[in-house]
Amino acid sequence: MACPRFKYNKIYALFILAIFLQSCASVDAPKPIGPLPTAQQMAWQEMELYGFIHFSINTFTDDEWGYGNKSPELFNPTEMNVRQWARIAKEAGMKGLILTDKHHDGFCLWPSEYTDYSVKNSPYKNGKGDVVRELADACKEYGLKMGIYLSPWDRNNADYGKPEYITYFRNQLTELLTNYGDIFEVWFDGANGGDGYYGGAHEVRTVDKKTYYDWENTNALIRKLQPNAIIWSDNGPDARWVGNEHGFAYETTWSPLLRDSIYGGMPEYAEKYSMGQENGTHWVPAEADVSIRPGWYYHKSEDNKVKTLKELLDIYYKSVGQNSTLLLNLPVDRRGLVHENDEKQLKKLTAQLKEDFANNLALKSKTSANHVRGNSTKYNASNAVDGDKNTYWTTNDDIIKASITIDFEKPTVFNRLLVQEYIPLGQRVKQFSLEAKVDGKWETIDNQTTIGYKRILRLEDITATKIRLNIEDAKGPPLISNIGVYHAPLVVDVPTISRTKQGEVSLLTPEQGLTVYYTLNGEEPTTASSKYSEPFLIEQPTVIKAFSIDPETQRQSDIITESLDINKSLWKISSANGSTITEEAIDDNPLTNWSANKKLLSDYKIDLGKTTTIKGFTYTPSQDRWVSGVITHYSFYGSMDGKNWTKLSEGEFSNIISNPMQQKVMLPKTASVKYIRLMADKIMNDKDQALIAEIGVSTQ
Ligand code: FUL
Repeated sequence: MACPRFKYNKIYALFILAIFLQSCASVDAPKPIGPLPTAQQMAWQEMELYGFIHFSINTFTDDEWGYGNKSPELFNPTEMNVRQWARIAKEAGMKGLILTDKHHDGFCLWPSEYTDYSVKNSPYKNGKGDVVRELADACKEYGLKMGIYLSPWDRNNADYGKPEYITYFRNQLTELLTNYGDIFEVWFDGANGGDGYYGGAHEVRTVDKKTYYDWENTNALIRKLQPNAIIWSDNGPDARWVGNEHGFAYETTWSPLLRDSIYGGMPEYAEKYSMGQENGTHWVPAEADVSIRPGWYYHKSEDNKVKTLKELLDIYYKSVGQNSTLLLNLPVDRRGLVHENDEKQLKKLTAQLKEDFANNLALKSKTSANHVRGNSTKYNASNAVDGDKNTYWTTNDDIIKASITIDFEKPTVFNRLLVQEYIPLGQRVKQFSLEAKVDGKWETIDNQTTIGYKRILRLEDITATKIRLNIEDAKGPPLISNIGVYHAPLVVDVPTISRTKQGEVSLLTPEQGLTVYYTLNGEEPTTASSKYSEPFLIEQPTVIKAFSIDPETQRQSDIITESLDINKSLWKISSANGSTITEEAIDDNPLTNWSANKKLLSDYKIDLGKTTTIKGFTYTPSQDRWVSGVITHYSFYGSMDGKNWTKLSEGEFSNIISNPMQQKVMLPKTASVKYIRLMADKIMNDKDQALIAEIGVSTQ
């Protein structure tokens, strides 16, 4: 006879076994929702960070966009070392490099069989060089993937605009996709058509961006030659432009895109489509591209303008942290090297990201969820903190609102929350919130929209015992594959340097309690330099260098450099008949705009108040979030009496629509003027109304 106690134990064990079996019983995975990534797109998304290299004849002519007429002999790097580029990229955690094999000027960095406009005719390696080959070899050595940038617009080629050019373009693509091993991404710029050399024709050639390139067949060729390559353009088909060149994705960034409504280079793309769409028809995730300096090509004048650590971090968090990849450009200089200053800043970024994500406070923590799909262990909350990207927490098909709680079991300080959706089954989350249990009470910390592949929230320091991630709305049951919680150290921001029209300079820091030190003689400031206390007057050209420091922790910011020219206190702006014009264009504040039509712009004057010897001028387009009214082609005039004008310069502001930064144009020769006028020969999208944030002069 069995002992009653034994019998009881046996029933209990069976009961446990039954529960266990039930929880392991195969519960079907959720059905996919919407468009899905291909295996290639998944692999690409997981690269997260990779580099761009802009290097060409432009490097040697100080241009952003070459016209296509410069001699190939100008391409002559003196200390060329492609392995240096690859080493720097590798050390920065980049997974690949994309090189501008041919930019808009048409010069080819490889000895293309189809043109003479290439390294073949450069002194570099006596015409025997092939930069694409060198990069392919260096990438192999450093375990990096290689991508190609081949500009569809070619300002050198005589056939550009005709069907023959498409054959030429495809021949070049075939060379690049056949001779250099595996290519991970093919990058097609949306900037297309305009004026150029075109084999000596010197004319404007516009193309129908929708039909001219016959992308369907070009893409088919790429698929045939490199089936694993991601094809990138405004409308993919595989990955898309993020709509700006700041390296910023959006708080709401969908990977699905209404792909068939878009064509490469369409004017309304950025504002209307670049965030992706909840009801997007195809999986075309965002890639954020940005240069580590203001320009894409190397300019010596920008050696002090390499982005600060704070700016680079902002870029990382707004790209990788907002459901995008990050393509970070390193311009190669005339030596053929990535400049020391760029390497230094990149190293800082790498070290800082390592620190920011050093310790995941959520890893293997105690988790619970208010719903688990089929009550199955296969889908329970702990999957979100197990460090395995292939497991996820999810709910039953009819449960969209659900919460997952992470219990730190003791008060824990954090300021970063990283969340990932399991995107192989589609991007789902439309809205989520974060709560934290602080001093025994739940508090809402943040409300946000999309998650996607990766979302990282930057928060104030919070001390909590638990946090709760609430999925408030989704396209179906949410699938959360990863949650990370971190405590990132504070990074001290640089001061902002601003000047009023009267010439008063302020050095302000966004955070309270920081001290600012500066120099006005071009020397690097230290804590022994002048300490900023109140605005001071600067009337003459001056280089200001400044940094902030936290007196408690002694943590310092980067050094910021600003070159100020003469101040504008005497300046006046009026129309030809003398009626006054509001001063936004000459108030030394780039955040205010003067809106003027072409007619007014051909008939106004800026009175400098006294005769001034100028060497150049500056134009700052509108700094508003969505660019408009940008002058793309200009004429610049000077006058002594405000009546008789001399044209001092004319030309294009290259790439200003995509990268609307201040333009500085040096005049062919110095001029003495009392009046100046910047005229708009062409405004973006052929509009009549221009927006001018600032007009200035260079006297140095
Ligand atoms: C733009 C180009 O026009 C720029 O020159 C640069 O290459 C950038 C990455 O793309 O559209």
